[in-house]
Amino acid sequence: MSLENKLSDGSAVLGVVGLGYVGLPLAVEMAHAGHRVIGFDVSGEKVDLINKGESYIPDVPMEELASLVDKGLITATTDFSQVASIDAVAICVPTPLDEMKEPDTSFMESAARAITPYLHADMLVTLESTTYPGTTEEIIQPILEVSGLTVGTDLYLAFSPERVDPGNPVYQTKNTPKVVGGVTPECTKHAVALYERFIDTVVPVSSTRASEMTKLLENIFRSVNIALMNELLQLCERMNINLWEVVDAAKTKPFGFMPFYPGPGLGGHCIPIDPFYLSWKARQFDFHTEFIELSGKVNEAMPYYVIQRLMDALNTQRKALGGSRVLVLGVAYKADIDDMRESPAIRIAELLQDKEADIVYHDPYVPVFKVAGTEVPSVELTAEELSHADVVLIITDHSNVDYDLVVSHSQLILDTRNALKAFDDSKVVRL
Ligand code: SAJ
Repeated sequence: MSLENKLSDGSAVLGVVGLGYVGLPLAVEMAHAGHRVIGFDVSGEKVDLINKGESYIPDVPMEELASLVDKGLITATTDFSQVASIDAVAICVPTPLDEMKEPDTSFMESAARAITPYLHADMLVTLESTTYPGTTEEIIQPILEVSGLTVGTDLYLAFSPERVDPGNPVYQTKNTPKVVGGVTPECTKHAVALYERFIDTVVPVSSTRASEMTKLLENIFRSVNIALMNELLQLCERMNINLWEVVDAAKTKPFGFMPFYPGPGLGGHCIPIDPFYLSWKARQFDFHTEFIELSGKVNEAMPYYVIQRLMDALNTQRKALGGSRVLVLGVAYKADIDDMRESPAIRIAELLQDKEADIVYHDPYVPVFKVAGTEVPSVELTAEELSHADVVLIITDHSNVDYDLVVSHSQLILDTRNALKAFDDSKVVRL
């Protein structure tokens, strides 16, 4: 039976390579559509947890995964030879930057190499990892064709960017529109047929490059606009204008405006990283993506700006930062999640250490945090802890923090997220 028929009648066995915050929710949606799904990962620990029905991804409830595993719809393995028994496979592995801020495509390459020996005719491979335009056809396709199969003839290859926003209460894998672009129209057709099985809205585009660029545009749009806010914040501070108030006023415009906010810097596994995938590739075309470079520079400077503002705030109390006790409130890269990747709190903690501040932190989602090279526990947020600090530095505005307690018992607060906008208290200094 053809791939097309197997997809349409639900008998296609599907695979996911990379069982992280993208791959595991994807596998779950595939299984919910009735497909048998094999998850592949290099981590035996992840594989064992999944086969025990134990979810390690907050967006995948334990009981949901357990029931799909119990029904035999989801199994996980480190044995890539099982790729031989699947009809379509999605690759969902990390695409970080290396220490030179250049794309690290090694995870995608090793995933492609791992499946190549087991590819068979009439099989579909989709790449979901955020990457620069050209990756699918310049890197992945040559690796897969080592199998002797030819993309567009007896093997189908497409790019479909992941759009997972961890912790988003409204948009998850199933109800977030999915962009799909194939190497050939036939590839696009099969990839659309795959994703239509378990995602509400599928959006075909003309090529893998258009699809790769779509995701980068989405995230570059964010990083550039956040950088604009961060730059205007510094101007407004000099002009004694409350930019937070101005953004809230601007967003009353019902068309043609989208609010972004300043902050202590750019965290996460997407926004600080994705733009540099494009600026790197652009060099190949003798093109300098100045907006991306500028936004990176502005965003990367924010931790240093926070330290300067912290020193200014302590100065009003005639205190030096060196020797002052700083209680950092919230260290995750954004509110209401436990993810620390690229969190601005990391750089800020390093800078506080350089200034010889006495650092403690509280984050209800992050139990331990590395301060001055040592893993320290999150302190309990008590009146005593707050009053004992010379300054409280709000880096992440988690919703489940008692901000009344914070304002009542702190001596001084530097609020980098406007978490305390409801409070009118002279001890609160807004970034
Ligand atoms: N940030 C600001 N100001 C803002 C918005 C964000 O300083 O106005 C900071 C955040 O605190 C964080 C960083 O930028 O440190 C990134 O925040 P984000 O809201 O962009 O969240 P992410 O990194 O989780 O981005 C993801 C992305 N999803 C994917 O790449 C699939 C992004 O495309 C989503 O638009 C974003 O979630 C979202 O909308 O939440």
